[in-house]
Amino acid sequence: MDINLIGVPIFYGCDKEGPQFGPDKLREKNIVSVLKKHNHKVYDLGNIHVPKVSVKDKFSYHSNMKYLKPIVTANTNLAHVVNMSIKNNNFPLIIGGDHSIGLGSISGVSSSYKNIGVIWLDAHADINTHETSPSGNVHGMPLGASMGIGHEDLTNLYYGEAKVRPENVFILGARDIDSGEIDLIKEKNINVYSPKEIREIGIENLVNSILDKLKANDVDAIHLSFDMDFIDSSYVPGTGTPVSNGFNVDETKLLLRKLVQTDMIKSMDFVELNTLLDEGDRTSDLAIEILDSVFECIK
Ligand code: EXY
Ligand code: MN
Ligand code: MN
Ligand code: MN
Repeated sequence: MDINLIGVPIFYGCDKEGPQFGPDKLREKNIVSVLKKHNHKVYDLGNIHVPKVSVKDKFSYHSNMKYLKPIVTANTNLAHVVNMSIKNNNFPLIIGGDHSIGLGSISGVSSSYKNIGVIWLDAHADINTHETSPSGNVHGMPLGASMGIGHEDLTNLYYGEAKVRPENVFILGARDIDSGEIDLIKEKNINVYSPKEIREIGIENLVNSILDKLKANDVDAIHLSFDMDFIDSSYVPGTGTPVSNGFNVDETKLLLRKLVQTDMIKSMDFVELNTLLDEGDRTSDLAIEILDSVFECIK
């Protein structure tokens, strides 16, 4: 597989500095040679330009909806790079940056296919709107906006249509969900599996049933979005919104490997590594370990 590494050094979607250092940290940790080790050709396309916002300004507003503009600009540019990468038959591996970049990647993927699926590994649902969000942080909104729900600057990003249908969205690992998100999950019948449900069903059975459903829905590509806080908080000091009762490292690797062994997954986000919160390089090293394990399985 020819991989295009795309960095998005942004933290405007959250309320802690640090995710902007994720892409270059993984480069420092030799992510390119780790991927090449598994016989992938790797083109490092560098970092998407993120317009500058002074940190003082940024934190002087409770809601960073005020910073929608630079978030939309960076995500629109990301969407186009992802579109071009897929048009070139490459696999875009998008390294964040906070999870607001999920909207740009999904928009770029959906513009390249007819009917996509999204598998979202996260402690959170990330389907808040600017009206339901308890924080105003855009990294809690990208998946809702991708389904056409929320602020029009987000739902119309890159092109003016919803990017993915709710029935083709699967949220795995969510264990910290806000009331507005719960209402939306019920209203749109969105597929959400908590860690407890995943363990009851079993990882292999769950992956097979999700892929069967997506195939039955005539999906022609699946985008995989991985948030570091999917992993139990005890393993990831270097992420901004850690949550307990998550998965351990082996369960995380097993789920990701099962998912990518299907050839339907054509793109992946890896987000919310916050190097400023890390204990030494513990979480960065774990990120590399997980990506190594995943890309060993992608042919
Ligand atoms: N649901 C909370 C909010 O919307 O503020 C927390 C969101 C955390 C988002 C991180 C990226 O997953
Ligand atoms: Mn190998
Ligand atoms: Mn997230
Ligand atoms: Mn999260």
